[in-house]
Amino acid sequence: MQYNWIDSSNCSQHQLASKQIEQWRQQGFCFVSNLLPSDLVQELIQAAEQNFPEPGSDAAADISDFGSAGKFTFPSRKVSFNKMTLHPALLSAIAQLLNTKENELRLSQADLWAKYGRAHSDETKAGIQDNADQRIHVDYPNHTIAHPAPWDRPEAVEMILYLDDVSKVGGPTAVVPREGADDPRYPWPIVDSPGIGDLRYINDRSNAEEYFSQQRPALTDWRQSLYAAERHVRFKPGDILFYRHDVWHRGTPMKTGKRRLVTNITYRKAEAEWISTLHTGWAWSAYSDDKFLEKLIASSSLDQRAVLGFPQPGSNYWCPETLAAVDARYGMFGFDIRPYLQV
Ligand SMILES: O=C(O)CCC(=O)C(=O)O
Ligand SMILES: [Fe+2]
Repeated sequence: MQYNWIDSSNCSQHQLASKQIEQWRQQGFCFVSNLLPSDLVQELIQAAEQNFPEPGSDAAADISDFGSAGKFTFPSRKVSFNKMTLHPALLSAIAQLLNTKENELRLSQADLWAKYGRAHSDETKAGIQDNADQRIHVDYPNHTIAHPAPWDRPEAVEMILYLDDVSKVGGPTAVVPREGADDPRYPWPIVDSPGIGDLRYINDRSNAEEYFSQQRPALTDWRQSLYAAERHVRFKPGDILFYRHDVWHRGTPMKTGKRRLVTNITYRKAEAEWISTLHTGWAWSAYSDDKFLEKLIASSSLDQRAVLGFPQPGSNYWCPETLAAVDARYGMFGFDIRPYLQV
């Protein structure tokens, strides 16, 4: 496979540079390094390595889908995963991209998963929903029940945090930069992709394009033009691809016998209620004997709680009764009720 590489560009002071923000807004993505502390990335790598089968093992052979199937999603008992998901530098970067404040963001996805490189014969056997060589797609259909707003009104940021080195494992994500409002690869509405409207969802590239050509013969060449324009991220551990729900992109094949660990995280604007939270509600993790959810809420900052939907200072929710009740629920874990006391 021929790659057209993009290298990550450095964040200074754990902040996005203005040209990274501009690129995300104009072209639909930016690819950055050094946003998150490297010791936290290392901690997360260790947690992830313990949780996913070794490449080449029988257990790995059964995994050919996107995501962890709920096994490694937010909130997690792996403290490093929660820390990463809610990291202030991440919230700040995403708020910058969406031109909003941290407490106006809402978490809607955080999933740590493994992709495995299998021999070609296995891929063929895996069939039309195989995740190895994905069809070019946009992510909005299974994140929102609406359609992305026009390009200059982005409502969400999705990101992939890479925990490996592409030179060892392969599988770079491909993206198609949007070259201005008249880019023929970005017509409106965005509906010409398997899985949208009446079109069947098919993940595997060759199966998807064969089906799409049968259904929309006039658009075969146009779909091929998306593949022709794709660029590939040359990732290292800790690099992040920030992208949009309306940008064309896809996962590409791994090196045989290798494993790629990544985390997909999405934040939406609070007002964009049509963007679904993809995981079980956070509160469902309460009741466990180790009280990890309660501890997480108690130890989070006001902004971190806000992104989970916790009532903010000044919310109508707060009254003498709720202040006393929330304090009674979380005070023993170190929750400080004082910031919520304001009227
Ligand atoms: O695995 C990748 O690099 C991209 C995955 C992806 O875009 C998806 O599954 O929606
Ligand atoms: Fe995707």
